[in-house]
Amino acid sequence: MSAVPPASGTPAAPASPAGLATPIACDIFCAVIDNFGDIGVCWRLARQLAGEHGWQVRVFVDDLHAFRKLCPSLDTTRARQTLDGIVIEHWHEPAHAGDTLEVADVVIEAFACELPPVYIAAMAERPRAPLWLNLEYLSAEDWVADFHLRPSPHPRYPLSKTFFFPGLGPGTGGVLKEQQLDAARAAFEASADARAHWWRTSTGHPPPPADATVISLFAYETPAVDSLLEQWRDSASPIVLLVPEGRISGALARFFGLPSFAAGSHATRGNLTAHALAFTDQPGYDALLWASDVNFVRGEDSFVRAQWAAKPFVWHIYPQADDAHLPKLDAALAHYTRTLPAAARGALERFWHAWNGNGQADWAQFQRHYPLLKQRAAGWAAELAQVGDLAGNLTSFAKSQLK
Ligand code: TRH
Repeated sequence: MSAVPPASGTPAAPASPAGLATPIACDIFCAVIDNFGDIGVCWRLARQLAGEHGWQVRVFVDDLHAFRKLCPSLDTTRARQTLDGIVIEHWHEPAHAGDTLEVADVVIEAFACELPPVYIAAMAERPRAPLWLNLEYLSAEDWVADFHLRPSPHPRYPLSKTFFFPGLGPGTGGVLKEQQLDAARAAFEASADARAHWWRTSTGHPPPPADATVISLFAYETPAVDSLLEQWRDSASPIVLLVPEGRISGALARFFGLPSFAAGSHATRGNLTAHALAFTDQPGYDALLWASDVNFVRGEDSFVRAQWAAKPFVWHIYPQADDAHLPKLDAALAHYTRTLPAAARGALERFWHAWNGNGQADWAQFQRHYPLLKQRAAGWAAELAQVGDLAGNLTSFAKSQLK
């Protein structure tokens, strides 16, 4: 019997455990530590599991205010609501597990947050134990492939938790990539009208002249920004800077001598023009990356999106105690620069290190190697796609376990 693929636009046929007619139910638990990456990753995963794989998804999240920044239609006053077919529960950890205790087929504990004890007890009592996954933070380090999909038995219950490691190399869980992402990017890049519309609605201005370099800047506070702003001001060709309102905005305000650099602000000094943008939903953030020539990104999810945008980018890694983040930065650089000639590779490494607190960011060097960096960005996106999309890798693993 041959399988007939669904017609384009038809929702995916619901996946079901053990071949039953009901879709796979999945609960994702997300405790927001700080910033937007925890919920950013969970929400993106939830939307893919529901929209592309037909799973029935609930997201338990403890901070609806952080969530609302990247999902403006969320109502922060509601204990339970449904968006894009996904049930969202305002999670009051550690005891709360929704008004009625229902254990899903697949339980995803994001970034080692602790599941409510009552929920774990119910998991153990379920006639068929759920698949329990601990979705880890992304790291490009080699050890990740060895630990991906390793089980860890529970000390008290007859349950086992499996570690699911995102990564940039073979043998890892990969990173999230929606099925329609490349097509959406290609359509944006091919349409002058779409880009002009984006510029008008996001900045209030028409697209910049062709000789301008457009840079998006999403970053934590860093002393490296002051000298970089001066270099951009003194650049031989125009620089247009797009800055989502956030932690770096204070540095922009200081540089331009303004009281703040809130969304809707514009300023010019020398050859540098900057626009402060409102924080958008996640698809809107992708468009910002596509509209730019160079993307400064941070944390985890925007770092991944910059790779799919296939433009040269600079990563501000989430800083950890004892500089534990630095080997992770170098591991990502090793993947990303692998095929670059030594001079371009050195320039990129020095720039990333400087942006992360070690050395002086040299824009002229970065710009000199731009054509090679751009070529490599496209090559790397193709290489990374070989690892497979994380949601697809996760659903394949789940299906193999729920048989
Ligand atoms: O906000 P972050 O710094 O999150 C970080 C990291 O995830 C880090 O690994 C984690 O340990 C820490 O939080 C607690 O950066 P990140 O991961 O890029 O998340 C930002 C999210 O916000 C991402 O999903 C993109 C989204 N976004 C929008 O939706 N709209 C916007 O306008 C912008 C600027 C971002």
